[in-house]
Amino acid sequence: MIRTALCDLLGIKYPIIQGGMAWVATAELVAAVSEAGGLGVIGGGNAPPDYVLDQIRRTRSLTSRPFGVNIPLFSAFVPDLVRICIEEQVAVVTTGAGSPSRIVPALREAGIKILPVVASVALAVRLARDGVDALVAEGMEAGGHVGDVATMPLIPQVVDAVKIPVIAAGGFADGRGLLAALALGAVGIQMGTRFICTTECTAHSNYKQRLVRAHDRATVVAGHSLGHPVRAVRNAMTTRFAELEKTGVSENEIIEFGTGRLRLAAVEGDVVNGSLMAGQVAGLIHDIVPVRELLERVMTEAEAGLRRLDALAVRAD
Ligand code: TUI
Repeated sequence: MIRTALCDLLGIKYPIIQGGMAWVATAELVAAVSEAGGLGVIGGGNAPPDYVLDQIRRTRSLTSRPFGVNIPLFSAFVPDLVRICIEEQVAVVTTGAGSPSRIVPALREAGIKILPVVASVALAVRLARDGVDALVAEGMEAGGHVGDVATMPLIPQVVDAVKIPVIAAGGFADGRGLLAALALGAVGIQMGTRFICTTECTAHSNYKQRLVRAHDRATVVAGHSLGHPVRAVRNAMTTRFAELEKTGVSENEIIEFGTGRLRLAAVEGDVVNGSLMAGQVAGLIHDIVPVRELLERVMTEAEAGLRRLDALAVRAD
């Protein structure tokens, strides 16, 4: 059985955390992941504080295991979300789309474990100095808002630059990926897209089906010129997004456009006008399975892969 420092840090069975996807990572998915031995993470997105509070309480009603809340730093409600996480004594906070430096002291004081998602070595080093508990290093293969370094080179560079545990993200969907992440020095993986295609995920079935049908080149990144590149499955919406980029609209309008469109895809099931945020692993996903089955499959695959790799070693004599 594979166990790592991440299991001890978070009190979980498997070294797998779930990406805090806005509109997708709701209480049902989060509780299922935590119940099955991973760490479920509520997607805070740009939602009002009451929505997040409701998600926390609903998750609590479904599991007594630890879970997290993702606070995207572009949210208009960051201070409220921090206060709610502290009041509700959430076990873990993950962050994304910026530096969480300003919210680290309050969360630390409350004893909440902080796992920022970073896309560069520079931010990883700064946050390690701030005293965060671990880092999620996310390569540009990921879905949603992405940086510009790929996972394969990013993970070992972050691992070399900091002394705290590093969790690999961006491009993980199976046991082979988990094993590769551990080989690069990570203590575990974060999966986002793969968790969309589970029975417990409340995202619209049109979204799930589109991911199951996706191939290796199905996703594109738009929004580079605005500083907010977003990876999503190519559709009429991504084409419009790329056009909008050229018209010089404000950053806020783009964020509004982006987040509103994600809701359209995830909640309404509009796969034409909605933003089907997804990572390049979409092409690796072929089925919609219960979370427990997925986690057990990933672990079994990783353990079998480990034995296969071990058998490659030859004695010197
Ligand atoms: O945050 C994510 N993924 C997201 S957020 C999102 S919603 C959205 N919609 C429209 C426009 C923008 C966002 C959908 N998906 N992942 C974690 C992540 N964080 N990826 C990259 C980063 C990141 C980028 C720059 C983290 C820090 C950062 O810092 C810049 C700095 O201050 O150094």
